[in-house]
Amino acid sequence: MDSDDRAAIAAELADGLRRALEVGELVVYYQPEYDVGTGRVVAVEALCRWCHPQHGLLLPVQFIEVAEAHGLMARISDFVLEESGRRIGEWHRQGAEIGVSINVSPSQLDPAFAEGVLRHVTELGLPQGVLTVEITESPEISFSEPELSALASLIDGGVGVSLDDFGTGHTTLELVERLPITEVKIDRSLVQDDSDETDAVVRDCIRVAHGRGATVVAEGIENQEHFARAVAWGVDRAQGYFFAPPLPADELTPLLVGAL
Ligand code: G
Ligand code: MN
Repeated sequence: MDSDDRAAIAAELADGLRRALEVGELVVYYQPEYDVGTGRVVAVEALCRWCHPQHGLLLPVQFIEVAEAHGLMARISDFVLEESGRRIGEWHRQGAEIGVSINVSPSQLDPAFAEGVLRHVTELGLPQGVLTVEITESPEISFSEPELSALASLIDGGVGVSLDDFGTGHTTLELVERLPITEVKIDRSLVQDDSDETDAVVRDCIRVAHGRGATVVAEGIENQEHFARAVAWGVDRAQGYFFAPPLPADELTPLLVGAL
């Protein structure tokens, strides 16, 4: 395939995505996060899926790059925030007072974005502390003034900031030390690695995160061994296929409401 072919496929995908946003082909799945101490679901991560009429259920890795390149990220984020915000309101009314996390790309981070998120939170009537924004650890994260002030104003406005996929980049511990954050998510590649080096990296990370008062979540827990490692590290929350995959809202409701 040459670069013209690739560009044509990307353009077609972008058109499809615009249509998907209009006709409601984008859906939100929810993956629970469990409190390690109580075993209860304390939050869900909202994960976007595209129910494509020909290709079936597409994951974000299959369309986010195209969405970024064609300026569609803001609309996708707004959709996920509104949809998951409404859903979390319903779960709260049913007695499940859980939090919700949405994923945000570092390229979206600026004060206008933070203002938009805070406005949505107010419009949706979400109580303080319910929404968390997950920012993927990436070389794109700088310590520029607009980024730092966007994160700080989210936190000031009662929105949590989570450093997602900790351990996949280079500047990792510095990010945990310096970014305004309320949570760190240990990447699945570390959770699933039993080496001494990884053990040391994660223990440092957790010491610094807890020292700053941040919650630590281990993601990608697929079996008992991963879970035992996370518990030995002293993480606060656990998430992964061992407990539950990302699920459509209707399938998640019994897990939330039943667990109370
Ligand atoms: O980057 P982030 O950590 O937000 O990625 C979330 C993605 O990881 C979701 O699309 C979800 O399907 C996937 N995922 C969730 N739990 C697990 C798991 O236990 N193992 C693996 N390999 N992937 C997972
Ligand atoms: Mn995430």
